[in-house]
Amino acid sequence: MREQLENILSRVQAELSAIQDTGALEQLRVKVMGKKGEFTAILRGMGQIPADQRPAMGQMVNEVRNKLESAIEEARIRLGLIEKEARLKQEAIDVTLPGTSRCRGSLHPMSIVLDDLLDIFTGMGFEVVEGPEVEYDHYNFELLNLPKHHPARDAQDTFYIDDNIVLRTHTSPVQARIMTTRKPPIRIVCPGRVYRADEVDATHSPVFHQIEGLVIDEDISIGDLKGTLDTFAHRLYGPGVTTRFRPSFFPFTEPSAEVDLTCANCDGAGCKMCKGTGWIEVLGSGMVNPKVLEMCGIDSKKYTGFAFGMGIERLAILRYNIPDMRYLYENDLRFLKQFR
Ligand code: 2U9
Repeated sequence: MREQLENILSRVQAELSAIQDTGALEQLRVKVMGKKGEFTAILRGMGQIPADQRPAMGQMVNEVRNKLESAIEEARIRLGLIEKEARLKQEAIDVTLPGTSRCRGSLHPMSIVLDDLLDIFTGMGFEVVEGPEVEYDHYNFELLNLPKHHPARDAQDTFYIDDNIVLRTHTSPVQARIMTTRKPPIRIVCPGRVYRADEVDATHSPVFHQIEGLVIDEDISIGDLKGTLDTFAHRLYGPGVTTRFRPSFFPFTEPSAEVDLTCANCDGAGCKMCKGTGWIEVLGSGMVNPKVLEMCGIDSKKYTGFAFGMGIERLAILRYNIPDMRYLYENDLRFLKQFR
């Protein structure tokens, strides 16, 4: 037994000096010291040793166990250090290598203009409301005083889903929905995508964007409309810009007016952009037709209101001097990168 123990110790010491990694070390430890290990087997044999030899043998077994354990532990520390060093070397980051540059996006010019518009109108106390793009004829036309077969419907060539459902031709149905569900005071702006069966050209698209506003309360006058749109013009283009109201017609407003702003390009002197007039047509507006108020369930003797609408593409084109509306939809990065 003494020989067996010496044998194991010298063999393990030899094997340890040749071992290269902690995995193999663990295998060796189990082979020797594990439940079915060689050293453990010798321990089990202790029972057969005559009683008088047992104390001496016990001492030797303990000594060998200690030597085995500390030799294995030493090897574990040595190999652990070597492996850690290798890992650190492998994981080292060369901070001098060039980084991967990220492609930074930017807001689309339409988003920039819309954000500005919403800032201006929420700053004046308007609430932003959105509604469905697939809309009932009832909200898109009927409630806005455009009954079936009314000639003014022809001005809005419409995509019909069926007899009663259309792709909305303006965001006015959102206002109509609010009027039928809320009591005045109402002060809302409704931005969104609208659809008209138009041919594509430099200034037309079958899909475009509008923002419309509606104010309804007691004693709302055309003075409030003018004050609101003047403030809007100043905030959008600066205090030097003024508004000009020209009489017009919309079935949903009475009286109605087209609103021009002084041409920001030439300060009103007349240039190519404003076709020499000094004015740029930007908005439509008017006092809400009492008939529309009544159809939406609002007492037209007690309440009055004004409304206005504008195309957002047109504002973007004017602000950035964009020669063709189609640039706004083509997603050409050479165009979009100019709005960083
Ligand atoms: C309700 C009552 C009245 C919204 C209005 C306009 C005038 C207008 C055009 C501008 C250019 C549409 O994008 S565009 O083609 N809009 O001229 N819109 S008043 O009037 C309303 C809306 C809702 C209930």
